[in-house]
Amino acid sequence: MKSVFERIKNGLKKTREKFHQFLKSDNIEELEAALLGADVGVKASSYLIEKIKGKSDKAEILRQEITNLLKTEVAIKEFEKPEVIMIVGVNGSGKTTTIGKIAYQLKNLGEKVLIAASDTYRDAAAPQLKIWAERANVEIVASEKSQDAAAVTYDAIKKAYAKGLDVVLVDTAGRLHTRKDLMEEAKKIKRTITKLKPDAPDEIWLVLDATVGQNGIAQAKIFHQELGITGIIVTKLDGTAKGGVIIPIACELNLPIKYLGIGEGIEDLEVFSAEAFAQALLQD
Ligand SMILES: Nc1nc2c(ncn2[C@@H]2O[C@H](COP(=O)(O)OP(=O)(O)OP(=O)(O)O)[C@@H](O)[C@H]2O)c(=O)[nH]1
Ligand SMILES: [Mg+2]
Repeated sequence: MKSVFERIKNGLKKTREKFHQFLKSDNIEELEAALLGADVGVKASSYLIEKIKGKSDKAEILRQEITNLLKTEVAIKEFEKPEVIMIVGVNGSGKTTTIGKIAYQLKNLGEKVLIAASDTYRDAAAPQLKIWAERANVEIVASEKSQDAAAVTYDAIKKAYAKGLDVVLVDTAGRLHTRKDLMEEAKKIKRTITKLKPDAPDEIWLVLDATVGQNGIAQAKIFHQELGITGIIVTKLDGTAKGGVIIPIACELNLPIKYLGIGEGIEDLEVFSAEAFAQALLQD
């Protein structure tokens, strides 16, 4: 069994290569090119370059600075059970897979979890989620007699109250941030949740695909404006050298990063920690 740290390091393999490529060089242009190549973005790259100019212990300075950039203040919220967590994002970003992985983690921590299959848009969505619910060994509520997404969500939360469950994970259909109609559907799901539990959804997490790089930031801003995002999950870090995008995501959105997806398997999800991420990125 690999340690969590080794797993993040492994998941960040391609991004790590970008960082380590030029770390030993004294050439600032090369280092800047590497940071931009890892999708750290112009603003954060310039900031980091200023910090390491003329310094010998670049890796250690970068580690500290990146840790600081990634830290966001998170207010601890009091909430009543069931905690309702709505998951949103563009098509194919990894929402359904991530819900399977979160359900599995929470279940292993002893939580009673229910998944709401509130993606009623795509026919294959509920069967895909049922497989994840089976793997994670948690309950699922899916559409009966072609209910709409809000109706499924309603039934799921009712059930969670009736059975005294701890967490409801609400899967939603992928939507382009530019599609008004679909954004309205997401708002309707949100309103349905609020009807059953005032102040809920307790969390609305946006799933961003790291391979999209900087474009994810523009997506996130619109989702945040429309729905009020409370946290970010970054997926597919294993397949990309653009993992540095986490830095501008955290800085520009000022939202906490919750989890990192580092593979397609049920265990390939890590709870985000700024320290662990920066260390995994820069340690030899
Ligand atoms: N390598 C890798 N693949 C991932 C990760 N997370 C999800 N995927 C893959 O991304 C693809 C899409 O994942 P889904 O979970 O279906 O994405 P979705 O956001 O639910 O998609 P829609 O419901 O169609 O919007 C699948 O092939 C997943 O296996 C990850 O962290 N790493
Ligand atoms: Mg899905």
